[in-house]
Amino acid sequence: MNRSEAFDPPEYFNWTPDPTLVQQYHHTITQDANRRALIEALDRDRLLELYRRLVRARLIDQALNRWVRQGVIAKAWLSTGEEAVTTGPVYALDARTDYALPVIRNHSASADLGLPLADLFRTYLGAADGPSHGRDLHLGAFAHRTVSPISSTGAMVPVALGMAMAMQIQQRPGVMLTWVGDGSTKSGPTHEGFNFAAVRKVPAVFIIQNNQVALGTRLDQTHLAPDFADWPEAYGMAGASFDGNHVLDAWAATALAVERCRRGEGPVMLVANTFRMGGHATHDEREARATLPAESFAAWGKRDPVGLYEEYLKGRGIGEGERGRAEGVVRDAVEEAVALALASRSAAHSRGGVLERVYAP
Ligand SMILES: Cc1ncc(C[n+]2csc(CCOP(=O)(O)OP(=O)(O)O)c2C)c(N)n1
Ligand SMILES: [Mg+2]
Repeated sequence: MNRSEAFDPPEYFNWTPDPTLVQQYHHTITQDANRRALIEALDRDRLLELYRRLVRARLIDQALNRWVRQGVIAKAWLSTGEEAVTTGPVYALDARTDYALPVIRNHSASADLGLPLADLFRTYLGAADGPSHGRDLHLGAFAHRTVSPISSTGAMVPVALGMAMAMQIQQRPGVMLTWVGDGSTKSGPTHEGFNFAAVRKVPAVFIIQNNQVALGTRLDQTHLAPDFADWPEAYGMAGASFDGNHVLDAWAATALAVERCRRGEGPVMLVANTFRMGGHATHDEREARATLPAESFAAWGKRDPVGLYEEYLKGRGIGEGERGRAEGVVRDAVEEAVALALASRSAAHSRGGVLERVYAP
C-alpha cells in the first residue's frame, strides 16, 4: 500500500520485503495441515476482502492520528503493527450469530462487523448521532455485534463468558470473541473468566494479544510465568498459537477455534505474539521508543502485517494493480466517513441533550 511519511512508523515508511521473512510467511502456512487447507481454499475475492479489511484497519488509525495532529481530538489508541490480530480473527466470525468484544487495540473489529465507518469516527468525536450518542469514546455497537470495551483491563473476559453462557442456556448458535492484552492477563477478572469459561465449556474464543508491553511497562517487568502458550492447558482449555503479524494464520487459527466452539466442545485460548509499533496512544510515542529496545522496532518493523500479506497476494496472482484499486476504494471510504463525522460534530444536534439517555437508553 502507499506509505505515509507523516503517519507510518519510519520502519514502515521505508518498508521493503525481507526475502527470509516472506519465505517464513509461507512456511508458517504449511505448519498446520488444517490451517493450510483453509488458507489454500480461499479464493481471490476472499483474499482481497481480507486485504481491504487489513488496509482499512491501518487507514482508520492514520485518520485518527491525523485528527490528533490537527487538534480535532486529544489522543487516539492505535493498532499499528497489530492489525492482523484483529482483522484475521474477526473474518472467522459469522456476522449473523457471533459477537466480538474488542478492547481499545481492536477497534477495527466494529467496521469489520458492519458498523458504518462514519459511526466509528463519530464515536471518537463524541458526536450525538454516533452509536454511543456522544457519551463514550469506547467503540462498539450491539446492533452490529460488537460490545464496546470496558476501561478496566481484563473486564471483557467475564462479559464474553456471560454472553457465551447465555447462548448456551438459550441453545442459540453464536460464538464470542474477545482479546486480552499481555498486561491485562494480570487482572483478576481475566483469571476468573478463563476458569469459569473452561469449567462451563462455553462457546468463546479468547485471544491473548501479546504485544510485549502494557502502557509503559515491558512484558519482562510483569511476567515471570511460563510462556503464554502454556496457559490454555493450565486452565483446562483447548489452545493454540498463531503468528500475530500473519493475517492468514490468525484467520485460520480462529476459524478452527470457532468451529470447535460450534461443536459444543468449549472455549479456546489463542496466543498471538506481536509488537506495538507506536505508543500506548498517540501521546507517548516517543516514550515507547525509549522504553522498548530499538532492535525490537527494527526487527518487528520488518514484519509489517500489511506488507507481508501483499507479498503473499503477489504469489497468488493478485498484483499491484488489483491491490491498488482495493486500497483506493478503502481510502475513499475512510475519507468520506471522516468528512461525515466532522459534519456531525459541527451540527447543532451534537450539542445539548445532556440529560437524554441518562436513565434510559
Ligand atoms: C484495572 C485497570 N488497571 C489499569 C488500567 C490502566 N491501563 C489502561 S490500558 C493499560 C495497559 C494494558 O496493557 P495490555 O493489556 O498489554 O494491552 P495493550 O495496551 O498493550 O494493547 C493499563 C495499565 C486500566 N484501564 N484498568
Ligand atoms: Mg500489551
